[in-house]
Amino acid sequence: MSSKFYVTTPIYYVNGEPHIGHVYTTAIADVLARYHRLLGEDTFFLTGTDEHAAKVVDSAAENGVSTQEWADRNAQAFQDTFDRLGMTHDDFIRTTQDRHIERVQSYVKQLLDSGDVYLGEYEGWYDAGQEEYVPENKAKESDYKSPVSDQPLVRKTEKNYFFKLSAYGDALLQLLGSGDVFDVQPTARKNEVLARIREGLNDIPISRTGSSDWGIKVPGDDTHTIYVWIDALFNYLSTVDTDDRRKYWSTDVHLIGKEILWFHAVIWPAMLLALNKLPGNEWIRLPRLLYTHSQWIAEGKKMSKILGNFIDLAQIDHYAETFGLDALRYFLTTNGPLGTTDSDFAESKFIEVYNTDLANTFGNCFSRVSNMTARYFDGKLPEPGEEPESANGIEHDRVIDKAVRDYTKAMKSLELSKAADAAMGIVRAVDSYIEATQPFQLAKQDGKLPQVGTVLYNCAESLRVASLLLWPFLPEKVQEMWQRTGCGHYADALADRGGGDLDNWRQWGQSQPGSEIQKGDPLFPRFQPAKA
Ligand code: ME8
Repeated sequence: MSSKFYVTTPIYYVNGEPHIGHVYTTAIADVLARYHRLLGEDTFFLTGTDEHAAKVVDSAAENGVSTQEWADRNAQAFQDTFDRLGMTHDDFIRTTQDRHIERVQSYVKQLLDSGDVYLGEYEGWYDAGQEEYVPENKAKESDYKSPVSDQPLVRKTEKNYFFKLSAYGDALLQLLGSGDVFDVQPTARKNEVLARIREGLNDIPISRTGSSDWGIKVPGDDTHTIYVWIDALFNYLSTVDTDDRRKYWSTDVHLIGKEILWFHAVIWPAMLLALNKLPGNEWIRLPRLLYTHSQWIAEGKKMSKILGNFIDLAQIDHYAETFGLDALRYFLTTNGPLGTTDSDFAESKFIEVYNTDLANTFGNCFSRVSNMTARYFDGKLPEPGEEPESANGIEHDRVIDKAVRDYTKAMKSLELSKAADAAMGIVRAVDSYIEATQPFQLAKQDGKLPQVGTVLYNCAESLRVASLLLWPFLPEKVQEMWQRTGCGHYADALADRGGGDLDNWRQWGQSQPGSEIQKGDPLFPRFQPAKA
């Protein structure tokens, strides 16, 4: 096993059930985790829930149950949803678990001892919905209303423990400026962060006092609760801070939505720098990459319960049941807001992507090849030999080499849409090859059956490589295809940590002539919308 890969999602608030945004980030992380497993890397994929927010207390009260019960119920809903959707996270952290609480207290204790956390007083504009203070200039800009919920900001004074964020501005500017050790992408987001750091960093309060007991206590001072955001950020570290998991640190990719950039790009690395300089913490290095995506909107508008365009759990299940899990994953991860623009979740677009890429391209091509193999070779993969002249000197392995190169490059830069398209490019090349060589016509000509065999072998071999590249996006259907083509060993190997071997598997010529190719139901039946 060559190297390791550690990928995380944000941990999600448990004031309600999961929705499409939560499923989206987790699905992208799952594609990345599967890709790195395919490469044979020792991969660790973490997701979980952020439970100590005041809005969890409030929504529990509104629903007439205890906070713990409400948190348990919704955390379970997240776990069930991710399991149902085939997410392959290696752990699910809940911030109410002892393993997390104990470590957060130990990190804060270390920072108290080193002086990076100290007791002081704070006054500012507080956004209760977001659980964060809004700086004076931003508060003024938004007319003292929450930029997120539009609710009025509240003036608040508190005695707090503070984190000495101001001490880390120069280091962060330097680190982010070079991007060699710690990077934020896309670049536009990095530039936003850099500009804001240049305006100057103030120390930030990291504790709360007040009525609610819900939260992690500041070590040595029971009257203060650690601010939920500080508690939450530490999840990425606390989960792997065990003897057998420290090897995964630091994070290779933190995936987040754009609205939580500041916490992750500034406060989080600054806290890690503060911990790292203490004896014994040399291993607590900075994350490698923080990747920020934009938002899903729905049917052209910001998702809202009032507008009725909210893609909630029921909608997610509806899409998964109607089109299949893979179709939902594929649409989300290849048409989602990975860059700096928002994406529209519209049913018509979903159907178009499903029919074009999955039914008409990948699914149909596999059906054509398996049907012809059944018809002309009794369902046994034929021996390759001489190409028909109409193949026009095509070099299949070159087509594959280029596709794998494009795919790898796109995966490295998290351009999932480009990566999937590179894989689909192989499938499109197979379709063109069939169009050019017309195996069904050749089969009618005397003595041309061996050439038909060559064509079908090459098609099957190309589809085998395409399926490997598509596996992170379409794991269920690709595994079904592997079962039908004698490639089940890939699924077995991938179930083992570090068992993937894409570099080897993608090499040309590994399909065994004579092996069985079962034709069967289409992988992705074409979807015909019901007539109104
Ligand atoms: O912010 N489109 O939790 P959260 C795309 N607990 N992604 C979306 C989205 C949308 N419309 N809406 C939400 C929190 N997301 C904190 C995080 S991390 C230490 C603490 C996704 O439940 C996106 O990944 O509000 C976003 O970052 C996350 O859900 C916020 O989930």
